[in-house]
Formats: sequence, structure tokens, C-alpha cells
Amino acid sequence: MRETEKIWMNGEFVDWADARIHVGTHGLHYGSGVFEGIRAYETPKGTAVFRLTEHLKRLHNSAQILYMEIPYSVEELRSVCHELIGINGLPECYLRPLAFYGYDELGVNPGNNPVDVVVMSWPWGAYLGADGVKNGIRAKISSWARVDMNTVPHVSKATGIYLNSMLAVLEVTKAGYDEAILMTDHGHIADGSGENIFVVTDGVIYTPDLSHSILPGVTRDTVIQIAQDLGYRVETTDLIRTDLYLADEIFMTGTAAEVTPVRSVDDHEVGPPGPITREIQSAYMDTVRGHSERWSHWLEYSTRAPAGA
Ligand code: PPE
Repeated sequence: MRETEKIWMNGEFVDWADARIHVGTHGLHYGSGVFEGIRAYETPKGTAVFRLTEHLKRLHNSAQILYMEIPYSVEELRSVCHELIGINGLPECYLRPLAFYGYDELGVNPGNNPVDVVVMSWPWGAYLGADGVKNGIRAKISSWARVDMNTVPHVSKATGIYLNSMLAVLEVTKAGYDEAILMTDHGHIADGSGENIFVVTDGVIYTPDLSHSILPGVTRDTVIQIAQDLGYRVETTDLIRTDLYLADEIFMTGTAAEVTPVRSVDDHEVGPPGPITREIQSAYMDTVRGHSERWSHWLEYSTRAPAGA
């Protein structure tokens, strides 16, 4: 991670090196936190954060599901993100808001522990590698099942849940693959360790629905809207392993991964990135970088380029 100048922590901008917590922090012991991943892009009109408000609303929803109260409103956190971008001076960065039970009492019950809130920002390149974005990645289905809906709430982007993703990605990368795909206990495709998944068959785009333990991705929602606007039929449905093996095209979506094609699953060749994947990938990248007006309502500007720039 490339260090930047400041981190916002509980109401103050502190130096990167000073953003510390105590080892008795509740969130460290029990994974009792919620977080977001957001990207800010350099556009011809200045730096714009992609769907910032939706991400911060999801942060609040994630916390609400855990009975956690974040002591800063969506509006306050929005300003913090914009200010942090200005302070760290990066035209393009990844933003990581995180809220967690802090330091007071240990014991699983969070009781009256304070809720600490931080926002970090740093430059983050292609999540699954530049080659993956261009030529597609090799994915493998993990033997770890995605957390069941009544085990922990998958709709909450909670820190503790990510042990599930971590085990899956470690398993498949140790075996030489680029990314893991998780299935539910019932054998339905859920999502990647850090992405949602889309399958194209006979010109129709399919993606698992919320009842398959997926994170309701902001990029997933974006891509569904873009694809529909481009005239494609998009169906949220049940997908099984063999739907991936027989697909015409597969791609994964996420804030970090953006739109990344999948070229094989469990060594079944899907092939190089197909035309629909390419079209959606281009539309997405043009949108986030402010090169397309069609979906420009999703850009929330932090800085404006000087007139005439
Ligand atoms: N599923 C999972 C499990 C997931 O972690 C992400 C985001 C998504 C789907 C896509 O969600 P969205 O970003 O709203 O489109 N993963 C984030 C963090 C990855 C990490 O390694 O940290 C991200 O992409 O920012």
C-alpha cells in the first residue's frame, strides 16, 4: 500500500503514521466492523468519486444490520471523503471508510464500546492485475462455501465476514489461479472473493440474485443498469457450476476489480474477453473517467478542473 499524507480518524485528519489503535480494540478481536471500498477517478472536469453516496449509504446499512451506530452521517462522511482527497492531493485514489467497535471492554457482546470511524485513501491499481483486465483471469471455484444467509448477514459489508473471502482466495491462489469463486452450501454460484460475477450465454446476461449470499455490489448495480440501457436482457437468477463451464463470456465486477473478464473457470476455457464483456467494460471505464455523458449522474466531483482545462 502506498502511504499517503493523512488519514481521517474520529473527526480529525492525522498523519498516516499516527493513525493507531489499541490492541484491546473490540474490532480486532472479533471482526466487529463494517467498511467500504470506493474509487475516485481523474476526469476531464477534475476528480470525481464514483457513486460516493450509495457507498456511504451501504456503510450505514451494513452497520445497522449489526446494531452498530456510526456517529457520523452519510452527509458528514461525504464531506470527509472529498476533503481527504484534497488534502492527500491524489487525482485518483481508492477510499476506505471503516467503522468498528473500539477500545473499552472485551467480551463478544460489544456493549458500550465506542464506534471508531476512519477513512483512508491511497492509490490502488488493477485489483486482479493489468493483464487480467485486458486478457481475462483464471478463476477457480473454492471448496469454501460462501457464508450462509443465516450464518452472518452477507448484505452487510462486515470485516469479520472477509475471513470467508480470505480463505477462498488463499486456497485458489496457492493452487496457481488468479481469483476464487464461492458457491453457497446449496451449490449455487455466489460471488468472487472480492467481486460479483456475471455470465453471458446466448446474448443474455445472468447474475446471482441477493438470495445467494452475495454482497449487493455497487458495481453490480451499475453494470446491470448500463447493460440494460445498452439493450441487453439481464436476469438475476440461480447459477450452478456448469453454467460457468458452458458460458460464452464471464466477467467479474467490483469497485477494486472494476470489470474484469474471466477466461477460464476450473480450467474450462471460456475464452478471451468476449464482445459483450468488452462493451460493458468500456462503457464502465468511460463512465467512471468522465468520458461518457450518458451515466454522468453517478459522478460526485471532489475537485473541479480549472475552466478551460
Ligand atoms: N463481493 C464481494 C465479496 C466484495 O468484497 C466486493 C467488493 C464485491 C462483491 C463488489 O462490490 P462493489 O465494490 O460494491 O461493486 N470488494 C471490495 C474490497 C476488496 C478488498 O480486497 O478489499 C472492493 O472492490 O472495493
